Amino acid sequence: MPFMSGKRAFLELLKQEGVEYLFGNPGTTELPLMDGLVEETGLRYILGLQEAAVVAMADGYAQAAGKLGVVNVHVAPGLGNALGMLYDAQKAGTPLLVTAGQHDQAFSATEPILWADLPPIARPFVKWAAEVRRLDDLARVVHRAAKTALAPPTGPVFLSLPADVLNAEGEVDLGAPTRVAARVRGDRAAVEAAAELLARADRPLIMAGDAVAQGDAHAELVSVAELLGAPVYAEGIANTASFPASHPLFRGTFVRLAPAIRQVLSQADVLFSVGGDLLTLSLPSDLDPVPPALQIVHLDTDPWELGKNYPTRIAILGDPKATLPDLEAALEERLTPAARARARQRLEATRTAKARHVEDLAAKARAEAHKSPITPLALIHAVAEALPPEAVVVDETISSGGGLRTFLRSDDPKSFFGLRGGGIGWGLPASLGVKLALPHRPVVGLIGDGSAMYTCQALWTAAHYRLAVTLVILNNASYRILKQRIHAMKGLAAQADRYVGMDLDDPRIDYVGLAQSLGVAAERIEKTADVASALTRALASAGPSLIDVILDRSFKPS
Ligand SMILES: Cc1ncc(C[n+]2csc(CCOP(=O)(O)OP(=O)(O)O)c2C)c(N)n1
Ligand SMILES: [Mg+2]
Repeated sequence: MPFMSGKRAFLELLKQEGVEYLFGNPGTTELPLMDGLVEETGLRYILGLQEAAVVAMADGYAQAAGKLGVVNVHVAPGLGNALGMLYDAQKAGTPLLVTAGQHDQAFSATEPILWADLPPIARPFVKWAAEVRRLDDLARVVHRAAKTALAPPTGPVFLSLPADVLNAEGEVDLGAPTRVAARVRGDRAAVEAAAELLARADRPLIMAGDAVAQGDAHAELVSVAELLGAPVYAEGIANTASFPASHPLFRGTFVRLAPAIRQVLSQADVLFSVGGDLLTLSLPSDLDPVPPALQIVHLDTDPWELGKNYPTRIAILGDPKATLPDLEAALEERLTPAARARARQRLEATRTAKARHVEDLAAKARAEAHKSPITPLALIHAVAEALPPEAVVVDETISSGGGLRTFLRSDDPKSFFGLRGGGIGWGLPASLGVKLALPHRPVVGLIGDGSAMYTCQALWTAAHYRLAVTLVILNNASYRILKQRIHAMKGLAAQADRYVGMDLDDPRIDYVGLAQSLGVAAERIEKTADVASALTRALASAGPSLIDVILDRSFKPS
């Protein structure tokens, strides 16, 4: 067994686990680790200037790479700053190892500055949280943490690393990583029963969830959808390209409000959710989003999600890529010639309806393109038109993203990442992580102005590491979504036309100046006609660029 320090062992263990980047913000308890990094060539430390930004960078990296993301933060206050973005990582199922430096265990009893019992702070947001007590346990615990984060359903884990464990020296058995093979085939009888139900459905509808993109199962789902002629919707809070957006059966994302969902689901007799979320809403409603007659078939990697809120006729635990071919084969056996003919009719009808919808919305966007200030729809259309097909979009558009999934060619599973958890401030730093994971693809973050301010420190990280990301700020000088929603409440705000705490206009934030002060090239645009050229310039740049788009601030329904 090699003789080494805990800090060296920790770095060796990360490398064994295939880790390339250690995202972090250091303090005194991390100094043993930072000391160890001086001679480390296999791991790159990526410094972020606030823990929320650091966690979201690692989250974007882990989602886009499909690998373990590792973050190190500083004791209780550092972990506290990290929690909002850790919540987002949990909701997205991101395989993340968050570690925090902890005081020497012999010292902790005195309650030194910055000390707190760390695992209980992280526990609600992770699959597993623990403190490493002895150097002898380090390898076992780190390997267990990595295995747990990456085992389906994937998700974050937390380890507290006391300074004495990192400073200790001894003979260390580094062990080896374990990977839980993820391609679990769903129960054969349940798959047959699902095929039976779907083959007889008159109006099947598919919800494609993140598990499809994460498990690289586009082709398998396309085959099943085409066989059924079923329109495919992405989840209400879709954070991946779970179905190729240009496909004629793709009808966009579910709206996140119960009446709108009910309207879509009322068109169906059987809903087939493939790893799809049933159904996270943002507001309560007296109306149940699921019509009582709807039959649900649900295939998911996470047993917790199966039947969580709605009775599910057939619930299958399994990996989409491994299970959908079995379903396809079972459907092939059961679909009668008449059923196949009806499926083809449905496909053609959906193709026509979709083409009309895209053309109508594009016509509306083009008609708005001459308006000043720029309207959200005109901007989204212009961005989608200007982006090359290999572009990856990170979406934190909040109230201004209408049309995004209609116009964007997000056709491969890594072409789109969105905010799943709802804790804003994720998109700007996540764009950096996505770029680190996919260095050869253009990465464009579309970020609300309010959202950008939670983690604008990440601009410095982009400049420092010369990350060629393009950040488009959707600048309406407001928390527009909150204004829309409070106005819809028809209460005092709507009557008085006063919106307390929702305007960011006194003073207006100078995003160009902010970016430049942190080392990022930036320009402001005020005309839709300038979107394409600004994007072309930004995408050609060897470093990061920010485009501050002055947007129409209006929020009342017209
Ligand atoms: C961490 C966090 N704090 C506050 C909120 C509440 N919130 C939701 S949307 C929003 C405003 C977003 O503003 P912006 O990014 O400018 O988008 P816009 O609404 O203008 O489209 C706020 C404050 C939240 N979701 N997460
Ligand atoms: Mg805004």
